[in-house]
Amino acid sequence: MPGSNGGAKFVTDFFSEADANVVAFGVECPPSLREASQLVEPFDFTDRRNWLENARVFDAGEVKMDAVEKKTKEILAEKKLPLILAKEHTITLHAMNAMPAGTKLVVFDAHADVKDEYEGSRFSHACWLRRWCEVAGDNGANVALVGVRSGDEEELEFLKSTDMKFFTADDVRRDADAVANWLAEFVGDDAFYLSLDMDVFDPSIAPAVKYPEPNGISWDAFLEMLHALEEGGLIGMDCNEIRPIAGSMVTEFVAVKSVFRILDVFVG
Ligand SMILES: [Mn+2]
Repeated sequence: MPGSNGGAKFVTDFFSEADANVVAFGVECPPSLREASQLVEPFDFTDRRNWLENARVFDAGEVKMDAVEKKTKEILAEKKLPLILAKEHTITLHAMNAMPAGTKLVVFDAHADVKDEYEGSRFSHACWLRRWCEVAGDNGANVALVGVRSGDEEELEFLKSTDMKFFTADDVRRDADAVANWLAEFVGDDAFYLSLDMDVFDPSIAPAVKYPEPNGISWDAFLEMLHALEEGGLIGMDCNEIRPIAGSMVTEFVAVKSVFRILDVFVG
């Protein structure tokens, strides 16, 4: 059984690090996500194409949170795509620290993640995007947040005080084309980083997350958003916040299929 020893790699072990054009690494990545990556068919029946046709993935294993920036920089220096599989969304702050200045950031997330402090930390999963706005020093102008539907009044006021563009899941549901057009314009053909918090999806298709929020985006809407970004140059990505549910790999399969599709659109 794939992964029954807990040692499954993400996708394959066909490629060496030197041969790969995508280098995956985990930061407390649930073993079930790597297991699912061995079970999902990369051939898509709708597109009639192998979504991994151009991606040569190497899984470098697990990395500690405080080594994410260094590891990401090393992968970028090799002109490869870093693919980070993480438990906590905080890793995006570390990954963005490794990106060239001015890199655009597209975040799919149910949560605003712009609290000034959460559970006694200013660097928690609920604060990372606010910290990034401070670090980037651009008042959020290079950030787009898609699918948000949870946060407090103070977070909403903060978002409104920035130049960050945010779209609720309801905005996507009402007029996905308008959101897609805006995203296409925002990214253009620039370099960008994509962060996928699995709770952006409706919990009916991705229940295994720490903070499930009702009325999330659909699979079709997600595909439309990716399509809108296709002229952009993806230079880094992550997939995060899965909390496995015993006996169900639904969320892991959706996560893997999302990653495959992203690699299909942006690699090669
Ligand atoms: Mn979230």
